[in-house]
Amino acid sequence: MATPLTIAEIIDLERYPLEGDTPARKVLLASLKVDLAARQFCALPGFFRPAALQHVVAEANANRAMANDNISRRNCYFEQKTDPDLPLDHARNIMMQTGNRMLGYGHVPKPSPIRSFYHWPEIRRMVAEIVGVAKLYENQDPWQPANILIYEPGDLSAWHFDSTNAFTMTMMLQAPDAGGEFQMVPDTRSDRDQNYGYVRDVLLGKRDDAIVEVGRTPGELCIFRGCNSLHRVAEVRGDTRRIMGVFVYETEPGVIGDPVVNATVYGV
Ligand SMILES: O=C(O)CCC(=O)C(=O)O
Ligand SMILES: [Fe+2]
Repeated sequence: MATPLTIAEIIDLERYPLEGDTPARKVLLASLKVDLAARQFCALPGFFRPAALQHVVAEANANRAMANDNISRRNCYFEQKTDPDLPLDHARNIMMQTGNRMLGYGHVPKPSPIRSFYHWPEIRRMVAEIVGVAKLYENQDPWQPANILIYEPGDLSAWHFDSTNAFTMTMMLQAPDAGGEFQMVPDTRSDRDQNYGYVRDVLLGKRDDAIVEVGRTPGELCIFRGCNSLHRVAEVRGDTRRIMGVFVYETEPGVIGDPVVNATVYGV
């Protein structure tokens, strides 16, 4: 087996000085925290080094056959049924085609830069500070901690709100030739107000002026609050797969997923 890449070979620690409590780290995290609060996302371009990206992309391509094809027609709340009591153009009745391919943590090779990155304690410490929680824990599920999302030509992720997590962390591993933009409409709704009228207008393409584009270069780490901000991945075009890492941390220890949900999401 080849020697695993070290953390310093995976992450650009010169650009992102995450170890210890240096003034440079404090300045970096403070600015990311401000970005997240102001825009609902923050981005760390060039976080993964090219050698690590190459490894991970090769792993993803080699394991493509094990990925679960997630293809459905749904609304932005992940519901697949319309509601006849609501108007036809109500946000809950706007159904969209969506589809990509999902590799779960159990399909990530050992070793892999994906595993080394996910388990490095400094990442959890960094993310906890940026999102403003005291401590974050690894997810203990066999499938959920780190996922690889593969978008082939024609694939997309339609507008949606993330349902459960207070924040989502992604890493662009390979960008497509064209399309595949990650787009977000910050603060589309709030905890108190579903804001259905505005959500409908975004879904119908009437509020493209409010769209912000996020995290598009290979190696770019992105932390975003997707619960109240509609986001989507535009259709991928060209021959190059869009390959994305999605990482899940928890605010309490010992979290594992529901096997029934895992069966649907990962096909396991
Ligand atoms: O593929 C992406 O860039 C983001 C996918 C997404 O919306 C999510 O992980 O919540
Ligand atoms: Fe999402």
